Amino acid sequence: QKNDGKQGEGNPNLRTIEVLSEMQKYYEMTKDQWRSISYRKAINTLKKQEKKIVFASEAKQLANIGPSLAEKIEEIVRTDRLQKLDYAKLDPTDVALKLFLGIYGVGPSLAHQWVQTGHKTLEDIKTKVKLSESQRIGVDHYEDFNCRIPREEVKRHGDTVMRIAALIDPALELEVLGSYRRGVKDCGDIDIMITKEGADAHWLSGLLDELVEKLFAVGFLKCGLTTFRGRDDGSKWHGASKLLGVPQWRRIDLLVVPWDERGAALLYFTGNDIFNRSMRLLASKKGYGLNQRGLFKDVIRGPRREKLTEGTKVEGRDEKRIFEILGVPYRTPEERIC
Ligand code: DCP
Ligand code: MG
Ligand code: MN
Repeated sequence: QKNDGKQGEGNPNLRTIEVLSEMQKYYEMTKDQWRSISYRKAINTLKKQEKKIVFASEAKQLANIGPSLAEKIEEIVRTDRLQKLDYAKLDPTDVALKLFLGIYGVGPSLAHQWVQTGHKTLEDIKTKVKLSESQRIGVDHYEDFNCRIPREEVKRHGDTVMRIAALIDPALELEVLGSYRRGVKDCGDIDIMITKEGADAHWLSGLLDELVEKLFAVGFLKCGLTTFRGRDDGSKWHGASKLLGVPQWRRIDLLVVPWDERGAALLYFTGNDIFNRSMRLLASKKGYGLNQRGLFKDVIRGPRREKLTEGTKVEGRDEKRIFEILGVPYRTPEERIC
């Protein structure tokens, strides 16, 4: 986690941060993104404090800490723990919820529904529930998809895709993005961007199908997976890949990007998600719109800040230029953690 303040032994709020981090992980696990984000922000604020925050009244004065988090901070200092966390750990329906949320292709509403129905184990799900093809694979490869992938293995998956892509066109450029580009030591999945200098969307159409077919043919790809989230315009592919000699199937995402959108795609798919959110918010405050295709100006927004028009593209090709235009100092991928 990036932060500018003191950490480790020297931080006077170490214990508070520890407990809040556990709570944050819990919310991340139960896919409660808003709570997870507010905890992350509060933790970052605490990491920057030079003195120990003891009372809710003090905590409330700090950035990103609201009244309820402030109360929790005081409770931790007073009792050395957070009662809410103890409850969460003991709640058996939550254990099942977490379990089900770990299945690829299962979102919060379906997981809740299964818990309500009384399902408790993966065996219940396997035998008593009608699953989509992707969810079935998600259950069968539950362990595989839920363990982190060592960095050097991620690189080998990237190299394999690279080798096969070069057979189609040696000028194709591949880059492993996501958490790998941020330099983390293990990744949740493998995110690969494919582009080519000068290539437009039309030129690239059909490429993904051809690449996927070849990667299946050599036994590297094991299955395709569908997400219900987001529209699919044929530029993205989700599935699983496997290296010889490694037992696990790994989650892999391939995306084909026109050259003109390379910079915006780099920015988007490097993440992390919270960093992206803050960049988009910043862009919208400055009258721009930012997405994985580019930075746009003259975006017309409705009363709830929803986009009514896409606007005119001001930059898409150059990642650094997007920072420049937005007037924020460039951040290396390693620094893009909120
Ligand atoms: N992304 C985003 N918002 C989302 C999902 C993804 O902005 N809701 C972007 C930022 C992510 C990138 O796409 O960094 C890749 O998505 P992943 O889900 O693969 O996340 P990471 O690669 O960052 O982490 P992990 O190691 O868990 O794969
Ligand atoms: Mg990833
Ligand atoms: Mn991914």
